[in-house]
Amino acid sequence: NSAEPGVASLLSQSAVQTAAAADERPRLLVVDDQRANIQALFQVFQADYKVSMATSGEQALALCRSQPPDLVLLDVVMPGMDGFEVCRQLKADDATKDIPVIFVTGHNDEEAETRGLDVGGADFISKPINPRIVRARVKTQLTMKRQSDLLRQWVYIDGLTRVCNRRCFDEHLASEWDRAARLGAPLSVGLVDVDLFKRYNDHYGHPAGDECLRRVAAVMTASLKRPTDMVARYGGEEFGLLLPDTDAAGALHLAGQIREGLRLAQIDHVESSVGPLLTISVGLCTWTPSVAGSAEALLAAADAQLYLAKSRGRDQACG
Ligand code: GH3
Ligand code: MG
Ligand code: MG
Ligand code: MG
Repeated sequence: NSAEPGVASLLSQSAVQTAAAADERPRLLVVDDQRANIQALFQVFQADYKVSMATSGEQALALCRSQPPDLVLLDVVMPGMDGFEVCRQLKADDATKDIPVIFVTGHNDEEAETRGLDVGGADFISKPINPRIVRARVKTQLTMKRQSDLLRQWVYIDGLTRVCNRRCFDEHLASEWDRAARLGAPLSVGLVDVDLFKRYNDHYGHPAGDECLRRVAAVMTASLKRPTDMVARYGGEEFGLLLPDTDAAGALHLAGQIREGLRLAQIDHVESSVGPLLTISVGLCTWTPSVAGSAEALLAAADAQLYLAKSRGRDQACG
């Protein structure tokens, strides 16, 4: 599947990769008040999974929040908080709601099974467990989880350049705006537009144009310094930069680095009126968020600076 490396590189680029641990086996949390039951499941899974255990609902919730597992095998009847309540609370919390829960219980009646699915359980297995069946069901749930995680990632990735897309940029901009407002920190945004790109397509052809956009995206990505900096394809031949905790001088510096990186990449553009190489124009704006402003207005101000850069002859950053 050619989709996966792209997702992987985006994950590491934006530093959200959490699977960096040396032990890459899927992590299971087994929850049961009876040690013998835990032991039975441990035997089934210890070879292929990293198994941790909890002997109460309260302990299970705490573990799911501190070290989220890939899947929970959850007993129903326990003293204190029962399995249904544990599952309900897991599903009510954004941080844990996507962890699949499989109930493992001796109460294999219709009522219990329906209730388990109602509170968000993914599957229901009865005790005494059959090792082959429980293994197969866990595997199925983990495959489905992996697929939905991948799909979720792809919703935020631009298919051509593999950088973040506009949806991703807009959502991050909104949250960074709120964060910067809370902290009284400066927030910079940039809009980067390829100069005379219509002529590039007309001369080199649309597939070459696509490849060119990939190279521009790669140069921009390579120029970012901080894990919180972000580049996104905002649309067409236009890219967005989101630079938290960055003042105007820092943003201008980064724009210079990107333009220098592009110059070193030496992408021919013989039809450009600026010179023989591909160039970009950059509009920058830095604000310290306040109630008077908005993320949209900040972006509009950067767009006005981009327009200025174009009108002053392109191949420059204004801000
Ligand atoms: P300016 O310097 O004023 O920005 O001129 P420009 O030619 O870059 O601007 P214009 O908006 O007229 O043209 C943008 C071009 O970008 C036109 C469009 O076909 C091309 N483009 C947009 N998206 C893609 C894409 O995904 N692939 C390719 N190859 N071209 C694209
Ligand atoms: Mg029990
Ligand atoms: Mg444009
Ligand atoms: Mg352009």
